[in-house]
Amino acid sequence: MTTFLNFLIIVLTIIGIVQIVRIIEIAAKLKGPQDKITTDQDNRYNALAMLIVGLGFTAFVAYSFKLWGHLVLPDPVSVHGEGIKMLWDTTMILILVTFFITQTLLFVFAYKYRGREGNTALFQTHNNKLELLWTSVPAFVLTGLILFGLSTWNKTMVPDTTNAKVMEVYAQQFNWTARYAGDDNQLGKAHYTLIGGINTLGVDERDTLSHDDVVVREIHLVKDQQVLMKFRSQDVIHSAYLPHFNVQMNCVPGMSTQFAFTPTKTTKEMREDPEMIERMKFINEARAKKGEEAVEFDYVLLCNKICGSAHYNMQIKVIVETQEEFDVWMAEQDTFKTLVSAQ
Ligand SMILES: [Cu+2]
Repeated sequence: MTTFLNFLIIVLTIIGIVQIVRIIEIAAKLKGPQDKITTDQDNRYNALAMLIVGLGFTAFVAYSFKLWGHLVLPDPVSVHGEGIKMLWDTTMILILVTFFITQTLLFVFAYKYRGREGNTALFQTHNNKLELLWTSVPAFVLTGLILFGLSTWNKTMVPDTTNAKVMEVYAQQFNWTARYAGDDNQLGKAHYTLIGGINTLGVDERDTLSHDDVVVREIHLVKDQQVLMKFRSQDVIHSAYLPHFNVQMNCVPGMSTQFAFTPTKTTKEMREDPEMIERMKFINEARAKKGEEAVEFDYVLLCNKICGSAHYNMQIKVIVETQEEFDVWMAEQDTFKTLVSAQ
């Protein structure tokens, strides 16, 4: 009902504005032809209005960083993420410095050189020095940025994975399942036609490599240990997104995709981080207002591709811990072979 009333108010306001404009037009016609020459005073009012709106907008952009800056993702906690952050920071600093200088000049100049009685514009057909300057400076800066971007991309997407621990993340509407490669660090073959009973990932039990695989509903990663995540999807395209590590990879039915990265902070260290404590305080205050209980920080893997009705809730908890803690947890899990034979 409220939505309908809001809609009605908007429609009536628009009709009202259109009618007022029409009355003004008709009134102008009745008055007959007017003297349409713009005076210096008109120009001053318009230039001043443009200066106020333009500089006001520029100032608001600066203020919005203070207002909403704390809502952006925290610094990445992965080795490649630090490279991405450096690229992001460099790009943003360049963009913002250029933005604030050019916007301020634009509106100040528009005011300063407003139309005045008797003033004429400078007629300049060509200036080699200027042309050279405003072509070469952006070209130089952009080439630098592109080379920096390409090198960051290569380091991120084609890393050395010789010592990486292999695991699989399997997507389906609307949950995630993880599979560890076990002691041999090799995942057994899998195919969707083999899905059935407890074998929700379609792992091929005839492949001996699959015997020590471990299928779990929680992702555990070891700090400073590179992990090679292989992704599959059962139904539609999903996208595995690990925001804190700057990781995202599509999970596509019928093919396997992968991403290798190294986490650099455990969940415990993250919970003790002063900046994270501050962020969680903000989140928990918002939750308290809605009558929801407080939560602790946890890493998470989310689906970042709108994949259906419960997409919003498609997530799996990620825990980063020490090698010893990981070993204790892994020892408690059943291997695929144990699970299948117990069936
Ligand atoms: Cu999804």
